[in-house]
Order: sequence, then structure tokens, then C-alpha cells
Amino acid sequence: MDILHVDMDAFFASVEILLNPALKNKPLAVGGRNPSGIVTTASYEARKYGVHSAMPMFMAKSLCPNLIVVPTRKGVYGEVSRKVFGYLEHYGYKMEQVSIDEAYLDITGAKDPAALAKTMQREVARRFGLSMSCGLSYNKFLAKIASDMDKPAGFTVIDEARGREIIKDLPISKIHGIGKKTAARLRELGIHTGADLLLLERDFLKESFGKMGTELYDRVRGVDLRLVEPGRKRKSIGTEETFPETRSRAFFKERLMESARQTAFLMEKKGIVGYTVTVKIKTRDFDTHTKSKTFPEPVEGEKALYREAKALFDSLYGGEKLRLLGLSVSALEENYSRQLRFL
Ligand code: TTP
Ligand code: MG
Repeated sequence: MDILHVDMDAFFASVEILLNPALKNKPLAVGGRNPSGIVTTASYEARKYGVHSAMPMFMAKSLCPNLIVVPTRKGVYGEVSRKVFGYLEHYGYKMEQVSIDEAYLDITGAKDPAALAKTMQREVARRFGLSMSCGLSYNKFLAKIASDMDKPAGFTVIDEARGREIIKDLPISKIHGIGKKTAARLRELGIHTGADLLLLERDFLKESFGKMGTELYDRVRGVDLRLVEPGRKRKSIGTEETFPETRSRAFFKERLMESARQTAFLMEKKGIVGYTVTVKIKTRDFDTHTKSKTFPEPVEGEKALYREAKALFDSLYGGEKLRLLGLSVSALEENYSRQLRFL
């Protein structure tokens, strides 16, 4: 199997440079400009100063006094993403887009997979003025690791033997399937790298982590049987959280805000919008109640999402103790509504 993972370099920043070429080769950050703002992404010039995603903007500015900051836009990045991935799809291989700026392609059967990947990379640069990194390997996990190894404009091939060596040195957080919670539990066990994880037996992992444990056992041995699935589309996106029973409205409000923030971020990252907002609660007796509302226009952004979710919550909640609160958006659609004139 030849799996190619492509990931655009400093994507939002690169799009901003396309829209305003005066920003080219300058240290640039995209994100909130107010004092509490954070960096969404930074150009590679800015990264040299240590600026990176999720860093508070004031910190970025103190690291890099010449930093140019532009606000995050709505819509535009999704439109550019559609053009680029629409183009890559024309090569006729199975493609699965997994976020606004990355996709897997199953290029098994190509005469020269490496040459094909390089052609795609060159053509994306020539046609769209955008830099993309490519990773080629025998499964999704290692293809993604590969695309990240030599950014920006990198091209890395990982074969089976090299893959096993690379995995040994990976911090566990980079191993597919290990989220924050699992990583924390593994660290408690003294497991920090792939090499450490290799020491754990299958049965132990299975007992400690369930089905995911056996997956981890395989993953760290370079085995990943996930296929490239072009049609894979989400039906809804959102978060759900359980907590010790409480009837604190201040707490619910704060959790709803956080859910709205996370959900809006995921939607932007995946380049999707949605028309239906649903709030779900579970009472102390485990009764589940949901309330939804569908809007004529997509609900976009953290503020709008929070406003609608709060209204739904207020009409649903009767003052009892709750143990779960969920927020989701459905009736999803790709965020391609805004047209760009420059492409
Ligand atoms: P990434 O591919 O993670 O980052 P990137 O493309 O900016 O940089 P790299 O060259 O390392 O791939 O994410 C793609 C876009 O998603 C990014 O340009 C901005 C957006 N994004 C957020 O909105 N919030 C975040 O926390 C992150 C990490 C990314
Ligand atoms: Mg990227």
C-alpha cells in the first residue's frame, strides 16, 4: 500500500500572504489581536523566533517584536482548501480529507508513487501559490508522521524498516490513537516514547486501555490497517461532558462556553458549518433530554454558537441536578459558501 499524506504549510498564514503579497517572507501570525488573543498559526519566519499555534499573542510579540498580526477570517480558508483538494482529487486516486488543510490519498498502483507525490506538490505550488508537505508510507499513521518530518515543503518517504526505528523515538503524544488522557496515564506508568511502549505486552495494554490498548500494541509496531475512506463524512460535531452532579448555573454556563469554543474551533479546522444546534442534558436519574433548533443560515463561530446553545439550554433546564451537558452541531455542510476572486 502506498499512502500519501499531504498537509499545507502554515495554512492560514499562507492564505493571508496570497491575499496580501506584501506579507511574503515576513514574520506573520494569524489570530486574535486583542490582549488576550492567541496565535492560530504563524508563518515559518515567525516560527524561527519560537512563535507557534496556541501561544498567547502578547508572548508571540515579545519573542518577535517585528511580528505582523492579521486577524483570522471566516470562510476564506475553506474556499482555498476546496480548490486545492478539488485539484488533488482530479488525479483519480481515493482521497480522504481529514481537516481543512490535510488529506490522505491512496496512491497504490501508481507507477512511481514518489514521483507522483512530487508532481502534486509542485503543481499545488505552481497553480495555487501554496506550499504543501508530503509524507509517503505504507499506512496512514506513518504517512502522517512523514509529512510532518521535513516541513515546510517537505517530502519524506518512510519504509517499513525505517518506520519501526522512527516510532521508537516518537513521543507517545505523536502516536495515532493516543489522546491527552491516555498520554497522561501512560506517562504515569513511565511510558514516554514508542520504545517504552514497545515494552508493554498486549494483554496488559488490553486490560488497561480496552480495545484501544490492542490498537496501540499494533500501532507501535508500525501496523495500521485503516483505509483511505473518501466518503467518510461526519453527521455531527460537538462535545459532551460528564461531571459530578450539580445545579450550578454558573458552572453550566462556563461549560457551554467552553463547548462552543471547542466546537467552533473544530468546525473551522475541518472547514464545515452546520444549521442545527442541539443541547443535551442528563439528570441525576440518568434521564436524557435534548433540544434542537435548525436555522435558515449556518451557525458559525464561537459567539453565535454559544448564544444559541445557551437559549436552548435555558428552555430545556428546569433547575434539577445535572450530570452531563452536551453541545453539538448537525446538518453539516462544507464551508465553501464564500467565493474568492483571486483563484
Ligand atoms: P495545522 O496543519 O496544524 O498547522 P499549519 O498548517 O498552520 O502549520 P504546519 O505547517 O505546521 O502544518 O493546521 C492547519 C490550520 O488550522 C492552521 O493554519 C490554522 C488552523 N488551526 C487553528 O485554527 N487552531 C489551532 O490550534 C491549530 C493547531 C490550527
Ligand atoms: Mg498544516
